[in-house]
Amino acid sequence: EQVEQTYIMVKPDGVQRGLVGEIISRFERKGFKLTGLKLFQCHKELAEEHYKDLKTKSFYPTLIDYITSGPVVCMVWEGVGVVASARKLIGSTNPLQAEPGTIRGDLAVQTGRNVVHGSDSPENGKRETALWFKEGELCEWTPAQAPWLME
Ligand code: DAT
Ligand code: MG
Repeated sequence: EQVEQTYIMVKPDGVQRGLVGEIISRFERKGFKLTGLKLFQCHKELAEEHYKDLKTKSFYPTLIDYITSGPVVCMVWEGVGVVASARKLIGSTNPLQAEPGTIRGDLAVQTGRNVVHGSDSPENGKRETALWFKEGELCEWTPAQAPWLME
């Protein structure tokens, strides 16, 4: 049972639509631990590095424009199994296929406006955390509720 890190980001549409609190709340209520949080205007170079695996896709230029079109909320969440669990809470890439009860299933309708990002593996959780946060920006702490979440 290894503690993992995942990089979660409310995309510009989520910020513009006032969904930041709603989205943070879902991870908080689940019981994961927040270790990094900031509002941030992403620049092109960072967006390109974040999505470098998608460089050859036809939608890549539109994706970069979208992600840099306004402030995003950057977060790091920690916990056992947090990477896969966060992906489940977020739902499928295409919001029309995302299950009700998931963030995308409840709050979005289009792949190009799917309100939130979540790392797809523990390795990418680490990579993306290091990409979006400087070391001093993360906070190691023990939530008061810890013993009530894990025995
Ligand atoms: P996810 O965000 O679910 O991890 P991904 O990593 O495959 O999905 O793609 C990153 C983002 O790129 C995705 O959230 C929205 C955009 N995207 C993916 N596939 C797309 C497509 N077929 N058309 C338009 N945008 C797409
Ligand atoms: Mg992805």
